Amino acid sequence: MTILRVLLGDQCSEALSALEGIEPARDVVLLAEVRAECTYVPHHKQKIALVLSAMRHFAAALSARGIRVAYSRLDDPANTQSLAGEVARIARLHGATAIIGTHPGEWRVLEDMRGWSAATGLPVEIREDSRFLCPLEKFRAWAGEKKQLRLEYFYREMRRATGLLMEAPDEPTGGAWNYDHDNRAALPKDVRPPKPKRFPPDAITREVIALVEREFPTHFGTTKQFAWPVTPADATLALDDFIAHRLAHYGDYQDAMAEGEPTLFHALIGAALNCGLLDPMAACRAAERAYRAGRAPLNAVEGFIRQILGWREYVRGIYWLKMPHYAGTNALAAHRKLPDFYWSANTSMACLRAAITQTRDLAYAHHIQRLMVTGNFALLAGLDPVAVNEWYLVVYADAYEWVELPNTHGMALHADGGIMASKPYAASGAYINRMSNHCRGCAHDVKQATGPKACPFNFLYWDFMARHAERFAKNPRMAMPLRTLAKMEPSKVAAMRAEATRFLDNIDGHAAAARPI
Ligand code: DLZ
Repeated sequence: MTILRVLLGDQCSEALSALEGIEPARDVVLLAEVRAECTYVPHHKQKIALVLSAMRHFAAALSARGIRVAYSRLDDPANTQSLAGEVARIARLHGATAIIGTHPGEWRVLEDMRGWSAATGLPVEIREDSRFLCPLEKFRAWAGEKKQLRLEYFYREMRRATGLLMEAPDEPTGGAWNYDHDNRAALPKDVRPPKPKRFPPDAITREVIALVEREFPTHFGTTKQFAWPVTPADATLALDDFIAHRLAHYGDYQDAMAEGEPTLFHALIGAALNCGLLDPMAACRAAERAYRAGRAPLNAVEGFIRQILGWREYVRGIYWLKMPHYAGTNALAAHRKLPDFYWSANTSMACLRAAITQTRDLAYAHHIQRLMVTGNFALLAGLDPVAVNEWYLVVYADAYEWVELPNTHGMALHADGGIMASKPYAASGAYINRMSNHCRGCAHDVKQATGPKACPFNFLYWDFMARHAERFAKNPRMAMPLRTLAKMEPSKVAAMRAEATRFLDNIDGHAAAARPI
């Protein structure tokens, strides 16, 4: 009797439920590099390299523990190049009598796994993914019949359940649950964020990068600056480096953006967390220890823990609660095609150029760049959610659908009609100017809303408000901008809306004179 234990590329974790009860003399672990997972969307080259390298390192670590590993390499001629194909082939090869896997991160893959039993004639057990801190059933029970699923209340439940940053059962450390209002400073001119620790490619990663360049030459992004941790040990070093050198200021400058500063005080651990190299609870506990030892202030530590314990678990809960219907909603009837500059970065708007250039080079941009620059533009311009969701899934090293879709579809685009956010995160150029120094060197003038030099975020913002005024008329959180709109001279509104139409009609040509990257 041989049990085939199937691990996916984002399941490179020693504590994975599919490995529980493994008997090395009896069982076989399958890790399969397959073309289908590299191309169902054309992932950024660094993302593929990260996942395949993590898989190869993890397979070696399992083998070193005496576990039998069946490893399908992408360039093996026998490889069927699909997960289902490799499961069937390897199950046959080893005479498996049963299959065990862990719940995947995407609806698409869960559907695939549900077909494995019929395809192989073997019983298939799909276990809960216990690496997450809130089991899906628990989230479902919390959501119950609630009309609005607000993060804040979920987060408080999670704080109570885990005891993180708690002094007593209903007493949050510092007396407040949330220090978000202390997390909104722009980066002062004289503050230089320390560079994050880099993990230059070792021999395995170099081999994988060469494979990716050979097999997926047309995929977005470059691999030149690949510096991701690809083992649990290096992922822990990345976390330690963040806690020692950046956590203390993470809270203050969490929402800041600055030209030439792609990472600021951010942790850059999302990619490692999401492919299983880092344990979320260990990351939270390490940050809490730093606070208790006086090495980081509460606004930083609470903000960091809220992202992992609160937000990350909450978006996963929403994804599995609402899929598959969720991905098909389009509440704001947005149908415009994704502009070319999302791939080329060839745009005259400095904030967008910075965010997309670093996305190409690093497979990374931080949450405010994603939400308030590329996301905000997509919202205001009415870009098609399917295309925008795919873009985010492709371009970020940390992106898997369970986390990417609610963040993009719900939070940034409001395409879910308000399940995730009680108002759309729409902002004009003034927000970007307040939170960054991009506007200073921009070809557009952030103070202007019409005319050849006007900042597109300004006229697109008011065009968006006017377009959706009726829909948001009863939303108290939209009352202020809608009142301002109502008080504006109708001729001014008409001029901004005409500017928006002109700009959107020529969106792929707007940057003809822009500096190419
Ligand atoms: C993202 C990814 C890539 C690029 N390649 C593989 C692969 O070759 N084999 C594999 O098992 N998983 C890969 N993955 C991760 C899967 O796409 C991921 O498990 C699903 O999207 C579910 O989260």
